[in-house]
Amino acid sequence: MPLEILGRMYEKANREYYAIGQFNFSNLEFLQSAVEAAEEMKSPVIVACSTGAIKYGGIRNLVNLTRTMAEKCSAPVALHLDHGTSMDHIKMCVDAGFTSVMIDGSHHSLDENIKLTREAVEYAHKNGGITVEAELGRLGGIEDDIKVDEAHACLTDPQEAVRFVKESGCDSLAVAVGTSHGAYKFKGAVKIDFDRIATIKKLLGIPLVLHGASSVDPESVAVINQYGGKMKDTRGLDAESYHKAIRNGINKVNIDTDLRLKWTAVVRKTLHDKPEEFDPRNILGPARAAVKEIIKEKMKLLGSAGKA
Ligand code: TD4
Ligand code: CA
Ligand code: ZN
Repeated sequence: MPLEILGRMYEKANREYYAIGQFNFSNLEFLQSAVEAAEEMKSPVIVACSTGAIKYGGIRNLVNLTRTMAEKCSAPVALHLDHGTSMDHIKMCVDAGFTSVMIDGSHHSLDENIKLTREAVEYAHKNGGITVEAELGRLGGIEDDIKVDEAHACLTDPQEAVRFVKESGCDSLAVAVGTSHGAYKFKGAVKIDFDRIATIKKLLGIPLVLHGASSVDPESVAVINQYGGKMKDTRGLDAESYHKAIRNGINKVNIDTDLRLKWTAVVRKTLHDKPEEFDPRNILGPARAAVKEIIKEKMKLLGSAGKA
């Protein structure tokens, strides 16, 4: 089918309390993994590009690849801009054919964030009814090479969220509830403020988005280290965290790190096991297949499998 507007996918997800996975990509293989997983699991899927991904892959290339693959897929595929930070980013992606955009004004003051988000909403809604995700509160970790340390991270305030959504008109909201981007998320126990999700959901009713939601699979980390990598001991979200977050109102879960880790683990192992190999297809092929399996597992965990 043609690319789907993300807002349309949300209607059923919000009604039936499941989440749709967002899987980031910047190359052919990750995109194939996600779209094939959607087909095999009969699941809606969101594939997303950060501005860094767009720089790497080229916007026309990425949009056209996604359109071509979505056409052949019987499950709905949405193409989303992840962490756009300016109107230039929003316009570029809406004009290029994205069906959803995120405007991340979380580093600005509340008033500035509202103003920027409002502008993004006006443009996106007017040009094809494109869905807009905004962010309030601030996640720790790294995004677009900006490192936010724990002291500058802050959780989303529910009352501020009411005013923010009312005045900005955004369709969905990324909330800061304790997760962070990248492989190093929690010092010690996993700490997520599930009550905060429930409170915000009750007040807003709109789809909520969980960023920084990778599980940081210890097995991938172990394989990476076994085959010459150097990663510190770390952990992310377990299955129960996904369930609780979704039960309390999350409808979109962003996953990137888990795919990168699995990809790195398989590429490292393949290169080690087959030292004579130099055909990229035989090196990237097994990694592509493994990333697809990870995505299929996520679709089951998030409850989107079978919902296409
Ligand atoms: O929004 N994301 C993905 C962030 C991707 C950053 O991409 P660049 O390196 O191109 O800037 C998430 O919320 C994913 O969180 P995760 O837990 O997977 O790190
Ligand atoms: Ca942010
Ligand atoms: Zn994010």
